Amino acid sequence: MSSTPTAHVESVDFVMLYIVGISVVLLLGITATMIYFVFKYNRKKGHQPVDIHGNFWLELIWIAIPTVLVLSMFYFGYTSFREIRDIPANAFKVKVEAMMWKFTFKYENGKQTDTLYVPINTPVHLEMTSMDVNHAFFIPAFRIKEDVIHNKVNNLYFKPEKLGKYDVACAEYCGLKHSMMYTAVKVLPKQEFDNWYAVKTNAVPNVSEVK
Ligand SMILES: [Cu+2]
Repeated sequence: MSSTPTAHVESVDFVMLYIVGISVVLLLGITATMIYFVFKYNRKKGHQPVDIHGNFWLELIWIAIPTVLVLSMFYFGYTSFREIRDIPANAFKVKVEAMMWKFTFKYENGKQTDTLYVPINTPVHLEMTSMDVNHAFFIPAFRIKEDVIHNKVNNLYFKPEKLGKYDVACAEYCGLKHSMMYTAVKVLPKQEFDNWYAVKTNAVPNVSEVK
């Protein structure tokens, strides 16, 4: 079993660390240089400012380095974003309906739940729409979040690789009880999920309570 709930978690966390890492190095480097120059070129030491015009190599370097850094941040951000946009055609499809203040999950065989149940190691495709105002579907542990809008279908994709129960939150302020608009996604072993899915009731799965 994987160490993170989905492979997507690793790529999103890497982008986060990469950008924060570069930012911290730049912040510390620029601040240290600034403080050093304040003392080194202090006017009291008799330094006179001189205008410098044109330095090809310096200008090339300070254009090239930031450009490469910013493009690399974009590259890692974009490739990890593509992971939730390239939805496999064979993914297990679940319709998500948001309304003030709950989510309803509708499965292709007619089952309907207020908690999302999915089998492990299976690509899951959520087709989400809102019955009323704007909501957002957020699974922090999976690092995925998407607006859920009235009269529009938005898609979300994940492939759970670790059994467990993970929080689902509404992440778009949607009225009085927005802060209570929580549910969960439960990742079940394949067999356990299939047993539940095969039974034509909306009863919650009789599962060995997943952690
Ligand atoms: Cu909401």
